[in-house]
Amino acid sequence: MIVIAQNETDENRPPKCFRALEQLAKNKAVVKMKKTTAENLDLDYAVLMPGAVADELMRQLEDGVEYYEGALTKVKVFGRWHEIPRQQVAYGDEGMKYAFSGTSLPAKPWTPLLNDVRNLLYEVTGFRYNFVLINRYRNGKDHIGEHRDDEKELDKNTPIASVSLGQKRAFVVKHGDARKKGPARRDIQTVKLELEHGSLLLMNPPTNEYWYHSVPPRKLENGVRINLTFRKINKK
Ligand SMILES: O=C(O)CCC(=O)C(=O)O
Ligand SMILES: [Mn+2]
Repeated sequence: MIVIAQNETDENRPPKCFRALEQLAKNKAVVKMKKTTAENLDLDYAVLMPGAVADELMRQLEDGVEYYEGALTKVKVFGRWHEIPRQQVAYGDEGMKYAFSGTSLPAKPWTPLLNDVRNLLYEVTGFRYNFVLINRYRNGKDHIGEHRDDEKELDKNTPIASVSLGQKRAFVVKHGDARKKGPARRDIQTVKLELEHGSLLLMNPPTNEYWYHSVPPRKLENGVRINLTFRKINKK
């Protein structure tokens, strides 16, 4: 008998795994997503889980996720190294690495809890993810600057699935041409979403080829926020 994806069977799961997420996944969590579209922009958003499940997921992530330390907390921007203004760590399939801005992040192996979230996303979206980047915003000062998730290793046909927990924060999306100076600049309206506790945002292709996103600092949104961006990286 050939056993495929053994870590997804019930028998060999550690007892600590998060049953509520499994239950949501088994019920095929029917989620009605709200679509936002513009030129080459396609976003789907919904609150994915009940508040109590989101609270418990956040608590367990706060308990179990170990963020990178030392050299892995720095990025290179225009040739200079900077401390990133948030905490970060990646988990994923064996051998997965995520390279950006001069940093290469080795993925830690999936934990049962993160694997449960990944399975829930499979039920909701139909996409199988092999990598998750976790960002923890310690307070309203922590942020992520304007960027696109357009690394060549990312599978172009798979949306990035972004799960948010904790402090609600604004997610700002700007077209590349609206960021330009001079005659190349085009007046395209910025899109803003509030990413709530327990929500899912899908950045569907080709959004990340054309639009930049950021989570800017916010004085009044000072609580802890955890964001998990599930990605599919093409294996070499
Ligand atoms: O925290 C967020 O909502 C976005 C994170 C993000 O854009 C990223 O990790 O690339
Ligand atoms: Mn991003």
